[in-house]
Amino acid sequence: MSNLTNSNTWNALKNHQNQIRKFSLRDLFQDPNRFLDFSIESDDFLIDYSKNIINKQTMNLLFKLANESKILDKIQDMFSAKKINWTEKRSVLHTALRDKSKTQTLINNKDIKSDIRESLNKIRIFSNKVRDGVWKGSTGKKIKDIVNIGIGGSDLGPKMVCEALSYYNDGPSIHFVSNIDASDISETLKKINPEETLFLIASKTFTTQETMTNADTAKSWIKEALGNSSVSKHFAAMSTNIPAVVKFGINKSNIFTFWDYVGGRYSTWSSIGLSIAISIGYERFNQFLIGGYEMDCHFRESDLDKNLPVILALIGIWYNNFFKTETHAILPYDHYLSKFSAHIQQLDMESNGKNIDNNNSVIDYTTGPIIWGQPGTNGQHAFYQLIHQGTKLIPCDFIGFKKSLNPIGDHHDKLMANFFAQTKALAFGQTKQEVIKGLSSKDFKDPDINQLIPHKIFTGNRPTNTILINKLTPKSLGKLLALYEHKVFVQGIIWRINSFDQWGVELGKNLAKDILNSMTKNDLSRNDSSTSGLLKRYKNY
Ligand code: G6Q
Repeated sequence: MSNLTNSNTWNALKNHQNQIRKFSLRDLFQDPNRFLDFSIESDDFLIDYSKNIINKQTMNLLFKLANESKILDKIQDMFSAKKINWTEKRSVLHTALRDKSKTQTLINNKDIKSDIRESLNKIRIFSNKVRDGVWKGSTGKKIKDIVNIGIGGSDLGPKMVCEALSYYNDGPSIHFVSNIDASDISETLKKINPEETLFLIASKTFTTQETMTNADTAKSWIKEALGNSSVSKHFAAMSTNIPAVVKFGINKSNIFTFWDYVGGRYSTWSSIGLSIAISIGYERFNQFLIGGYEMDCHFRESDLDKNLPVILALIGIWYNNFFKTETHAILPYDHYLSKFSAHIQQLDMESNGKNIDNNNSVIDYTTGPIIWGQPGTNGQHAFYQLIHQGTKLIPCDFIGFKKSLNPIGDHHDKLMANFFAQTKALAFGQTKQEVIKGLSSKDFKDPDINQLIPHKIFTGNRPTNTILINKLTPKSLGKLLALYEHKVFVQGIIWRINSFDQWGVELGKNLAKDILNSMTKNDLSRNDSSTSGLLKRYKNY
């Protein structure tokens, strides 16, 4: 048994779960103060976690677990540049990118904040030039379309933010190409004019197969349309690998750098976010950074029982480890956040999908959940059936805004009525008596009622967090994203894993190279029978 599962607190939580699971949320809500006891308002954010299967004892035990994991020390370790990504020997400092304080952040006795300021300044100047039409394509035309070519962390984050803030877009149109499937780039190239297009090649390593293949295709397309010398006016890159970018043919002055201490899935805050700055303008991009910084301050300064990321993390652990739930749904009630769940899916699953702990031992408890989700109202007409009446317990985060960016008629009240109704239905369900009452009032007769009753009962007791934010702005989005980043970090601390590496993506990448090689050499039989059988049929078609 590991130290964690052997600890008194872990066992106390197990015993406590055995008791509290006998209570329903209807029982727990007999306490009129429950909402006030289990909700936190912090500036423009309200998190209501009262519709969870918890009481004060649950939270006290979870805070004890957090304290025993030395959460506060570990938070300090991250912000003070300790190499907490120890398997890659790296500090984890995406927070420095959005740090608006005057405090230095030292790596090897050098303050990295001056490099960060310089990089932000470069982003500001360049994004202004593109937006103002000062930056022109090789034939003298203004840039109308930006194509970000990247994948994983170099795609999902900026794509999510550009879409989430598309209401504020007053610059060129932004497109994202990520898939190595040529259909992705082909469909994008159909929509744009080479003379008015700027490609941003986003790749930390500048070696990623998908990105380099798409970048080569884009370069050929530009050269074919505008001539070989046009590349410098139609390409810029965001990368840590300057020599590789130069070798690709991009001018040094068009390279936006960042650093090893910024992980791919945390890189939206770095120059990888250049597409965001071009889309909404540097000032708003900076507001997004300020939002992230405000959440960092809240995370570092708040007591555990008032700390939004810590509370979300502990509640996640409560279900994951003690109710043995497998998944966690993220359900934004805002059309602009339609890519939010996909980004959090990478953030969480790549960070905490680990089965080896920091002592190099196999873990005997479950770690990161499967994260999934879609915008809520659409989901209601698709997968909510399973959340309400399926056999699996699925904790959900409901994210909504008090004010709509498009206040037309009663759309927003209707949207939010659904938002509030769903968490109420999930928590309290519908009893047999309520079903009978409802059916009788609709003139259903006896045999029909008896058959229908079990189908119309909702057991309730299905847990949700509600995150209610004043308004979707660059700043509130920055806060929301940083909230989830820190939630994932806290969970990783408690699970004693390194949330910042991603060795699990390597094997498939290496095998793909081998297989491509064997396809090129037509030497297909050196694989297992399934793989070579499939390859032969693929090649023979
Ligand atoms: C994220 C991962 C991964 C990475 C992509 C793209 O944390 O490391 O998703 O972002 O593999 O890598 P490059 O930016 O190096 O092309």
